[in-house]
Amino acid sequence: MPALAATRRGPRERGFFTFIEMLLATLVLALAATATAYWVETVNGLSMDADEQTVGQSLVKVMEGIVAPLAFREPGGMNFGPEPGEQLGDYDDLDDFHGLMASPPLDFQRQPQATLAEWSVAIVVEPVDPETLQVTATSDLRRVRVTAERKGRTVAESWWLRARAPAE
Ligand SMILES: [Ca+2]
Ligand SMILES: [Ca+2]
Repeated sequence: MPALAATRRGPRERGFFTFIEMLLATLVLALAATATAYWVETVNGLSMDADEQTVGQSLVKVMEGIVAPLAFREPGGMNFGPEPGEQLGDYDDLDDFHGLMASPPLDFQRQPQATLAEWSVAIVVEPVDPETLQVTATSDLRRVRVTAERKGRTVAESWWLRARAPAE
């Protein structure tokens, strides 16, 4: 009978939580707190990844800015790589940068960015066949690949093709 069930608890008990109810509420709160902490941690992780991506892409852009305007090859020279006596500051054609590995990465003035000690950038310049894009011994087409790494892990990269202009 409903009336009997209602009288099982004393008037003082009605309106208060039982011990089991308190326990369950505590458990639910604890689970909610854990889920929130996990969510915050995940969001922080994504944010850090996004920051890393931004830095990596910026470093690649800097190298593109240095290398892209350069001549296809040394005027009058047939050397692949830096010409004798050329240092980084003198590099004036595309293939001078082949094999460059800068850690820390360079800024637009080709100076190391000391605050980015965990980072490095690398450039590979290769002659490729115009039809197959396979690396070949000599070609009027170059493939340039720039990668930015953090602690040895590639974060950003880009590559492009550069054809020799008639005058080069
Ligand atoms: Ca040169
Ligand atoms: Ca050269």
